[in-house]
Amino acid sequence: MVSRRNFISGASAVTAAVSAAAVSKVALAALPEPVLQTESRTMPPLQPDNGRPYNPVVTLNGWTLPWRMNNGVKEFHLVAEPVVREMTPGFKAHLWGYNGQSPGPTIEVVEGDRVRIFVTNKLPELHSVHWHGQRLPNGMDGVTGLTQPGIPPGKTFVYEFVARRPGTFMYHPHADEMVQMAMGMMGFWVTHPRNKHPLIDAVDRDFCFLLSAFDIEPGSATPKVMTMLDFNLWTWNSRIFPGIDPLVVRKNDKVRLRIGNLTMTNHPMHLHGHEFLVTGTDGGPTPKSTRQYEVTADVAVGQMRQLEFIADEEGDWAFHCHKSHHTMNAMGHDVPTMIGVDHRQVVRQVTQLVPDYMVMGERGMHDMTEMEMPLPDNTAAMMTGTGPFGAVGMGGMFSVVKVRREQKPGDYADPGWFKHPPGTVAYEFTGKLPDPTRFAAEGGVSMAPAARPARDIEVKARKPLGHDHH
Ligand SMILES: [Cu+2]
Repeated sequence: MVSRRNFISGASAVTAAVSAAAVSKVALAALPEPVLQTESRTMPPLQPDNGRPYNPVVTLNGWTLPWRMNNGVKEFHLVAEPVVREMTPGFKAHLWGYNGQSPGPTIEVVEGDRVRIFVTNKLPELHSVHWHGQRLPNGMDGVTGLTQPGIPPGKTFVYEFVARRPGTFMYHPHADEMVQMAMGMMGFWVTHPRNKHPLIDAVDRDFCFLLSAFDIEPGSATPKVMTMLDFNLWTWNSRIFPGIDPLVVRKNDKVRLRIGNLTMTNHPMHLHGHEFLVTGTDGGPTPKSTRQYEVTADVAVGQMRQLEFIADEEGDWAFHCHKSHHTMNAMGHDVPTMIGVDHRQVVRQVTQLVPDYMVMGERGMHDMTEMEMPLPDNTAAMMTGTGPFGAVGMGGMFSVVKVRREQKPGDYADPGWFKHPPGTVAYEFTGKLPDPTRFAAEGGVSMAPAARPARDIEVKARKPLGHDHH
């Protein structure tokens, strides 16, 4: 297993060998101090204290990178390096990221800003940063081998361009991408409009996060980097539920959600209780004529989507990827479907041989949320999180949009669980249950060819809980 210490000592050994004479004193003096952040909480929006004004975004379980103004140019310093990311309490992953975290900090600029980004490579291999979705000079596009040489370990490269288009963008490596993105290297980029824009509305809350996936075996901490499709941790900003903070809003706020997908599959993002419009992509704001109300928006690989809605229904509203295995955390892959199977006899026999033997899922899998199965150290529970009514039974790409009347403007503090008005919660029916009435045609005349007896064609559904490669 590769530890953080190994990574860092490896990287700095290379650094020492190549960097001593490589960066001139003048250049060093010109380099902005890198700002690091290792907190996994959602940081409050970074209000700009210089440059053109804008309404900052909130990066879910993340932060915005401060800049310095240098003769009218916004200067940022990104440091590509090994990081430790707490994915959820009790589970830390050894990833690669920027400035202390995976994903890296969000970069926020204003349309028309001239931007200079220093990228220092503290990884043990070549690196480069691609500014996904930006109009820029070709040589600033960050594709190793094509538009620039890779940044060697220990070296710092400078990217400079004007943020020409307002919108929702991201940055990620274009060097050994499969490995570097599998290790968590990515970050968000928002270019705010310079003036009032006909297609970009002002909003009260503006959240952003990236979808990323990892393959980390239960009990270990470092992602497998050769995985192509078989990922087992589905994250927002390298966090998994219940480690993902709620999105807290005030009732009647206009809310924007900006989402980018750097996993290797699509994610249908589903919001409960409200309808939203897709107001933008990484191609820019969408024309108004193309907008339609949705409750699920698919975010395909390498895409970004901007969703907007009025949060006018109070409550704790689930917001999640609609692929059901993406709201689960790592588990063994070869668990067969056991629904309807009575194990009692088998278990009695097996436990005489294997005392710790545990049967999973004969009444569905919800029991897994409460069972006290011994997990290896540093492993997230498969489905977890507890709400006011018990186990939520979710992991992975799941969080809660908390809409509250009392929430103050600009306050992102978690208000706790929603207090439902009396008589507004689903309740148990305690009257007499009538016998079911069969639909009259069942088993009778149908348009299908004469059916053989049902028992001959009955099949058992066996849903693969892991993944297959078809
Ligand atoms: Cu998904």
